[in-house]
Amino acid sequence: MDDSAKHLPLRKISGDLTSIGRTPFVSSKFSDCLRELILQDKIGEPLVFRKIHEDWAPCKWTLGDWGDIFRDEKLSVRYGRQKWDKSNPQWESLCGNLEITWTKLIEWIRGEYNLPIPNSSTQDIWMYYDYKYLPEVIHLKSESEKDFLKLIYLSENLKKKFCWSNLGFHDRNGDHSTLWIGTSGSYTNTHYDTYSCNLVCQVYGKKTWLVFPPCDTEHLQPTRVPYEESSVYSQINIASSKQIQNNISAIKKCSPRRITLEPGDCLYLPPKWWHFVKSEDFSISVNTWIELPSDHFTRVEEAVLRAVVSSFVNSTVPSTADKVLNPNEMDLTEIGEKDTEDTLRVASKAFFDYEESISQSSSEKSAKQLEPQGLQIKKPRLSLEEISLEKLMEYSSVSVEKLPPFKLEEEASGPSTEATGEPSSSQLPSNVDCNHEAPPKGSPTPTYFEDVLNAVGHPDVLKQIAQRFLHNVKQRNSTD
Ligand SMILES: O=C(O)CCC(=O)C(=O)O
Repeated sequence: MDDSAKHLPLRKISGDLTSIGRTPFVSSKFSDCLRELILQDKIGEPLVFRKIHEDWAPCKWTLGDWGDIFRDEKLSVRYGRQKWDKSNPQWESLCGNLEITWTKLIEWIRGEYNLPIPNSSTQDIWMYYDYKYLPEVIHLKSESEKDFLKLIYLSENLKKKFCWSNLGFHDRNGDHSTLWIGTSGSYTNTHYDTYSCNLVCQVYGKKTWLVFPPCDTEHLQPTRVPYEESSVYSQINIASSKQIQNNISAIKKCSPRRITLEPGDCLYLPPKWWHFVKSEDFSISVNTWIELPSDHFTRVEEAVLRAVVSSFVNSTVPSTADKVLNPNEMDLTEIGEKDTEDTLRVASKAFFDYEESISQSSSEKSAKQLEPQGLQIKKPRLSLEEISLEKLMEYSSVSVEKLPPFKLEEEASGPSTEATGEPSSSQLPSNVDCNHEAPPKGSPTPTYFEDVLNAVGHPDVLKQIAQRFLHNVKQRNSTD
């Protein structure tokens, strides 16, 4: 593909989409139709909207502007090795953690500041301030009590700058968004999110998304260890060319697509698409997950698995929790039986309520159909054809590159020259704190225990267990 074609703005490609423009690219009709297509899960392919957010204020912010937001606050980042050619992915539990101010982070990427950690240049490690709920990290600070109201006003205004209306979600802004700031080479291991679909905006720098359709699930060896609610990881380490070679027959059966996002670009990722995401340079992106009707059932699946995992980790030695849980799930060791019961009750009730609302609305619909013509109230219905799905695909396919599987090797970093494994740390100055809690060492040898968890947590098995669980609850409720 001609490289320049990748960056063609929407108006150059699709007459349909531009002739209705409020801005050169978007109209409310366009965004309303897109919203419907997304909520009805009609798209089924990743879509890229080049430059659709180029007028978004955060896409114009400089690193200095971001610095004004974070000021002297210490950012909790995780850091990993640039070269990682082990058989297991570089799980979060194998990364280090440190706290660093924005200023020092920028100085470090510019080579103007050395971390007090051996082998920690930008060639050796990457840092990722990832998966941060935006309202928790973007807030202005008050220097004096009297500025407080003004600050609340400014912070609220700031969150509105992350409004997703161009993609049809006028009701979503910074309050519903997550922030990802990564240095060159930082990445998120291959996984899919069990709930929702995803809208992503690249705000600064470049990021590559390597995505796989749900039908590739079996080839990608799904695992629920490390356990993280709503994430299914792949056991294949896409960041390693050796691993890709070792699994080449499975990988050859996959249909990956590569998408590189630049500032102002947005990505729509349909539900249950696998993704491996890597910062090409210093990158800032923001995303929002859009809930879908299918999430009601997923919530039940996740509640069932959570119950199994928590009873596992709470009935064995603490080191099992270290091995099995992703670091952000360590509080599962403190969860009691009542919490688990509550989660299961709430998830199943929400599912039954949803099921009932569906059957009510479909019986209302069929009753309406029986009404005499004259009595029918005509609701203006949005035609999904107004923005043709084909046009959307045609436009987006210029930006979504279908990869032959062997090309995956190019995504992987070169073969490792390292033998060191996890990053280590030593004495630190006040603006950089390393977390010395040693991550679990070496190769996490799978145990039978993990095999059981992976059997129960396998997407096909979990689906069946959740269906049976709902059946049992329904039966119990009807006899109560
Ligand atoms: O940007 C990343 O590193 C990962 C993003 C991700 O996993 C997501 O938005 O679901």
